[in-house]
Amino acid sequence: GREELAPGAAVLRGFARPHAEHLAAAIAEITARAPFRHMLTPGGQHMSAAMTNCGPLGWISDRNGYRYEACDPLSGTPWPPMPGSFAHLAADAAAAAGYPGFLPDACLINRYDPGTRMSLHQDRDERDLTAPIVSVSLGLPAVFLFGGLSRSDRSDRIALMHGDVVVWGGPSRLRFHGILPVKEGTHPLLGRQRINLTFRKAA
Ligand code: MD3
Ligand code: FE
Repeated sequence: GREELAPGAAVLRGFARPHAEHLAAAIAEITARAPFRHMLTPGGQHMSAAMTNCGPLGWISDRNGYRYEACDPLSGTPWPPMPGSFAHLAADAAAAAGYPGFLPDACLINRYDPGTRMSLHQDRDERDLTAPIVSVSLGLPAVFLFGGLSRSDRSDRIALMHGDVVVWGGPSRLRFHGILPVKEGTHPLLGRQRINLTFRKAA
């Protein structure tokens, strides 16, 4: 069902479950061409989650900052195309949450091994902040931190499970958020990892 987390944010429990095997196979094809890597932050630290992208634009971080690029810096060639099924799933989820006409041009793929995390941050590298962000959780469960518009606001904790889809838009679009360290475990489809697909309209 659909659960309102906050104004503009909705969780669709299990929405991607029927597609999980297809998504896992497509992710394996994408990462064969654009492997997961631990990007460098502008401060010189490696990120805890490993990342790659598919679609016309990919999010990257390096010594020069955070931005979207059309090419994978590891290969110098365009990111693998976004499968039509990915864009379709993201658009269906956005529509179900009240955002019709969502057309993502970027899909960031995050891989969390047990013990890895994502610290509290805002997503503000996209040009059009009126478009929502759609995230698909696969594999090991995680605890999502959902804060406010200031870093120091208290955070809610939300469990995200295999197949859950969350749509973040409107007044929730610029909220601080993060992922607590992923607990050790083995998922029947994905093994010792959590994978998150994050669909955005970047340009
Ligand atoms: C809430 N990823 O890649 S997705 C990220 O599970 C990121 O990998 C997390 O935060 C993950 O930037 C969380 C959920 C998410 C994405 C964007 C948001 C939640 C958001 C933007 C605003 C508010
Ligand atoms: Fe984020």
